[in-house]
Amino acid sequence: MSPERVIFNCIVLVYSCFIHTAVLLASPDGDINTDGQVNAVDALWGQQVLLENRSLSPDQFAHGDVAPLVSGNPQPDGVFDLGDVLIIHRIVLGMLNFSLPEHQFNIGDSIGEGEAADGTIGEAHHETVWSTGYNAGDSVNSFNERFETIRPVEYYENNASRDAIFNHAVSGSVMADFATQAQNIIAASVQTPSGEAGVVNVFLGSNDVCAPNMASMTDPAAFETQFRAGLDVLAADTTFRSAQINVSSIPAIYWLWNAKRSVFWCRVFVWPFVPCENLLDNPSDDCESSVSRGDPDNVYPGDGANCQRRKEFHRLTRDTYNPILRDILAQYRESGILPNARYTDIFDVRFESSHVNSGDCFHPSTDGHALLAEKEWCKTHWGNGDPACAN
Ligand SMILES: [Ca+2]
Ligand SMILES: [Ca+2]
Ligand SMILES: [Ca+2]
Repeated sequence: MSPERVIFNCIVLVYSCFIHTAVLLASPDGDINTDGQVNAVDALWGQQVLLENRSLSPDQFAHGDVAPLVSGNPQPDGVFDLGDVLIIHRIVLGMLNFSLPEHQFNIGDSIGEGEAADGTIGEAHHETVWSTGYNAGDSVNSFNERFETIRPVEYYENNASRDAIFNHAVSGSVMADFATQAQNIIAASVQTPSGEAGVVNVFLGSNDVCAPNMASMTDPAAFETQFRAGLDVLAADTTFRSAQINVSSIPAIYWLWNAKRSVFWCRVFVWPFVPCENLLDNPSDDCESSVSRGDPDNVYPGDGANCQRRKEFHRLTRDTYNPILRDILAQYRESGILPNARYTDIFDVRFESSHVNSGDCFHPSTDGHALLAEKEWCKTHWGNGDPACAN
């Protein structure tokens, strides 16, 4: 066989595997007959399954097994029963939406801008961002690229020329900026082919917990009011009130410090200028032990003042700020104001050294965005049928 023929066969083989994988990516969306829509036919099929007048193929089953819902997300349980049919009815009525989107917007801060992802201090890298990123040549399999892979025809992907429509993150943003970014997204949506809402990613709060000192973190009551204000902007819009809103938790920023704490350049030359003093100040490690340092959820008897302060920073994010995001969002979802608003908890994501860029020693590197994209994806209803998320 000629070398060209070998290469051709390899390409065919990879391509067929790719198609096969795409088929396996069926996410639980209620589209039992897999025609791309969830309508009365799917509801009817569901009834027929219950009456044992119809059996489903594995792919059809994967689309139909939408119940139970946990925190607003389908948690397929391998059983198709009345619960699944009831959820499908609510999808048909337009009350719920688990479909793959037509497009995707980004609300955020410097992480949403991909700041310093390549190690250049202060430089934005929208092409790298975990959600709306579009650099096909990097290690980040962004949400944008995943949606495009699964639905190359229907999905209006982000790219260099469309990025101003879709990515509205602004470096330095705090929760108080949520409402403005939400307004900007609604205004930009008219530039999309469908004019629909699609997905709205919200990844804010890191700059509310990062502060000169513990006392000047955003007041939790104000944080809640500002979060509600942003949600209210979306809810007031007839199109965006049904958007699939993916609100990320604040990440465990502690691990960014931990990953670079012993790098001289970071400690001495960079961190004094990073506005997160309540985490980074006095970078010497005075935890009782390496075990203690690796366990920010617990204070050890021998932990020094800096170690205790960092663990308090971690605790407040975990126990005060993230529960506000989770619980307020649940109120909006369960009362039907924003029925497709869902919370993605990424606080368990642990950043290691390769996930933090070596320029400002603080923002996620390209590999850090790859990690965020994977962890976020696997926790959403789009990703939970993805075999790559099984491990
Ligand atoms: Ca259908
Ligand atoms: Ca089920
Ligand atoms: Ca990429």
